[in-house]
Amino acid sequence: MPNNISLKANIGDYQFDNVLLNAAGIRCATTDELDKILDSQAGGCVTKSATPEPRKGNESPRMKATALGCINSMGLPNHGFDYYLKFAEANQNKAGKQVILSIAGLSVDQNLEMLKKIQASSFDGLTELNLSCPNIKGESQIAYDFEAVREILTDTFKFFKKQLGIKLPPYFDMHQFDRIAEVLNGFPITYVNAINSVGNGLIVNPETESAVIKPKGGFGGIGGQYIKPTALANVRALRLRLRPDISIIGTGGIRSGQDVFEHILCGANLVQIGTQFGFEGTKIFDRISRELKEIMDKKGYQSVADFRGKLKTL
Ligand code: RRO
Repeated sequence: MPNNISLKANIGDYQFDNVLLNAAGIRCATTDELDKILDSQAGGCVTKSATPEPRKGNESPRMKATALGCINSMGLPNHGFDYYLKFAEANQNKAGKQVILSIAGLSVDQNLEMLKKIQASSFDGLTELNLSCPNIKGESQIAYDFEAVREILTDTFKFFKKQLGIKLPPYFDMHQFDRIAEVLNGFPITYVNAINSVGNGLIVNPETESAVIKPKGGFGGIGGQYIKPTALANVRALRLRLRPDISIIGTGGIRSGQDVFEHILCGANLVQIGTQFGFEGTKIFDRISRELKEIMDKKGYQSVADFRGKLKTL
């Protein structure tokens, strides 16, 4: 493998030795799984989105893999906020690796409650506020309601002085890109993460004539190869609209070094791997690092900054 090539990156003041991370939700719900990611080639880990109290999540089967990706309706199963905060405090900023602490309250008050605890804690890393979980029965994805995003960020920044990122759902219309960027540009956020799974898809098994997961009549978030073009479009559209000091984490459809290369061309500072990390485990970070370095070597790039955001249009 070419060794004059660096995959280092940063988000705000935080240094990552490698641009690759897991995506929240995938193999990151226990300290055992999180330790394995920190011990791998990955530049750090993201914790499973937490709620104030532990949750069992939705009924099974609640995730199904297909040839092109997967569908899930996990329903936020997690060990509770205190469990992840403790891990994040104990493991922050170790040897070029960051822990990103993801939270997803079921209400504005729950999000503010967890953000207040983070503010009061010794954790000084990046917090990711997930405003895009598609799988809570009866609840909408907050980030499709632009005024609700404005309100929650207004309340948050009255007291929150640490570094905050926002996990966004995919947007599909140019006006949506304009609106969310206009809201986010009004706040001192550090980064956005685009995209969460494509919400409320439906995968059908024609043999059994059935949906393939049980919750919500089979509707669930779609990840994997299905969503790469949507993810790239969101990274690119946000990069063209957000303040330059707001970094972007690109997530969606990554299973090779080439996919990472495309995300970075569209403007990603870091990338996260969800579905395919679920399939392959931590060795994926070695394989994809190698593939990315080979592409960079062929093209004469020595760092990701050499091509980040430099997508050409026709
Ligand atoms: O737990 C989930 O069902 C889940 C969450 Br919180 C999320 O943000 N995205 C997703 O696809 N599943």
